[in-house]
Amino acid sequence: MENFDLVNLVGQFQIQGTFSACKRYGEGHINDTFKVTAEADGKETHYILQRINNRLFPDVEKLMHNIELVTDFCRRSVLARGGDPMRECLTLIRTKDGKAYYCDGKDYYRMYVFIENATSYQSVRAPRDFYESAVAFGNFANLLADFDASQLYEVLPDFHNTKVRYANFLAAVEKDICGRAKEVKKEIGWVKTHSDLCGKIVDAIASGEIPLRVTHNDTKLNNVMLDDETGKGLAVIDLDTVMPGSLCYDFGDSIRFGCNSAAEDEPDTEKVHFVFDLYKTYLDGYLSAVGKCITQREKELLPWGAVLMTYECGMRFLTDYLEGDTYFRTHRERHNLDRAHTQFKLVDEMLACFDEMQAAVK
Ligand code: ADP
Ligand code: GN1
Ligand code: MG
Repeated sequence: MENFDLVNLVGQFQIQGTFSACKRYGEGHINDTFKVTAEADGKETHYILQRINNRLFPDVEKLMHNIELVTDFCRRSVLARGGDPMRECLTLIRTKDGKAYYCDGKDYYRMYVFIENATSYQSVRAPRDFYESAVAFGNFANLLADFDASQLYEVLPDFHNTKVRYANFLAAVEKDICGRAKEVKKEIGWVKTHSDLCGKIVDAIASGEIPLRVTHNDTKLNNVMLDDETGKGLAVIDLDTVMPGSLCYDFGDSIRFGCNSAAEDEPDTEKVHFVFDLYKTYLDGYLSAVGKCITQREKELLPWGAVLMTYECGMRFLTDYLEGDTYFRTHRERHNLDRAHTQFKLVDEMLACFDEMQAAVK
């Protein structure tokens, strides 16, 4: 890790053995994630160390309050069903003074047990993996149905309020702080043309047609670990955004990411297609696991969740591009723009087969 006193940093946490290595890990867009190795008596233990994105999460105390509650809740549920909580949910490693995170005066860090012999995939290798991820997220939703929402802080207010996202997008176009709006006129026009989508789920929640629940809110494939041996969904990770939300969004975000024939940031949109068969696979897995907690109206709105999450995410990427790439981590010029393009192409293809998407739910 660049420019840090790693030994001192890792030493703040209650790890087993002595620190021996640390390398950047995973492909998350938000936090800085590292795999840490510690050694004791010739045996290696691994941990995940994260520098929390403090710009996004200004109140780390509240964020970590949520994570502690949710990980405790999951731990108890896993134990109740006779599972192994060290592999089937995130386990926080506390600091030596018993806290859930450490602040070095500038940055905030947390540590988790590293879930061994499991993988979080960046794309769907085989339909079965996608099915298993759907079962894992469906189970997680089912589990959270019993979670008391009033205990949680809404750390990112209006996270999936597509109307608010649209207003933010319009403000970014208007301000145009980087002078980039002129080169993305077509994309801006595309978002505006589809703005009638924004209310589809938000309005259904506001009118009480569907419930506001505690949801994960970031259900992409690389936020679930699949067991390397059995291939089964093992643990749902990345709990920063567990907050009030809608099942339709959780379902939709998985579809957005997993039913893309190419990567989220594929520069050549000719390669980007919505894979309908994978949509059906995920739908089967999700409905088999989510249980009775899903209402009929939520089921009917699942396909809209897929369209909405993809539209919203594309709009967020484009907004970030207009604002100078300050939210999502980028690795190249126009990275956010490439990401926005893939999402817009997916929305077009979803809308072209929307009747089939709805029929599959029925
Ligand atoms: P971000 O919020 O930046 O997406 P994540 O919490 O999703 O960060 O972590 C990034 C990646 O690190 C994950 O996609 C996964 O590959 C890996 N990861 C996170 N937590 C664990 C863990 N406890 N065990 C093993 N791998 C993990
Ligand atoms: C971010 O943290 P990560 O990489 O799993 C983002 C999601 C986006 C996603 C797009 C807190 O997810 O909302 O859908 O990127 N998370 C946050 O890939 O904004
Ligand atoms: Mg993640």
